[in-house]
Amino acid sequence: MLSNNMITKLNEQIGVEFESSNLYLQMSAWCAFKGFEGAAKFLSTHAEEERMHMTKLFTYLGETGAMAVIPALSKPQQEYDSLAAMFEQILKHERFVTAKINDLVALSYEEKDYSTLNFLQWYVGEQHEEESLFSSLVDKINLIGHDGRGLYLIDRELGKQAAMSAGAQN
Ligand code: OFO
Repeated sequence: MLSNNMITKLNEQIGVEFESSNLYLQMSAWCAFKGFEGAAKFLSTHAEEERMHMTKLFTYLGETGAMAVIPALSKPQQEYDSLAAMFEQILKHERFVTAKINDLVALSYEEKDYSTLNFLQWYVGEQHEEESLFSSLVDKINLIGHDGRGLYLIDRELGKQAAMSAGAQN
């Protein structure tokens, strides 16, 4: 059985994951509008993954006899100065999400809630992967992606990555 405090914090995390999903979906619309079709596909696929992160929390709360409550969600940013600035923002956002997951892990230790501690291990691993992925994408964009040809190559690479993750999910 979860403490009321843990239920509140897990419900807040549902909001964080939902907002991540909406943020990346909105970013995919900006990319498509600007002609970055590969980045658009990559980000819409990633938005689906974030929705799955939300659903896992939603299901876990139900399994423990608590009720999942979807909080009010903020409106995602719609305009970006460049593809590079957008990916910098994603990396910053993922670091924020990691901090939220770390807070939940700390709370589960504090409360000796070993079921939630075990459940959260998946998110710890996922955040490590996501930070590493977005950090390497920011590096690549900074290396080759600021002019027309560089941006074309980055967009193509993102399209390939989206196709690979779609294949892995099927
Ligand atoms: Fe991007 O991992 Fe969930 O939020």
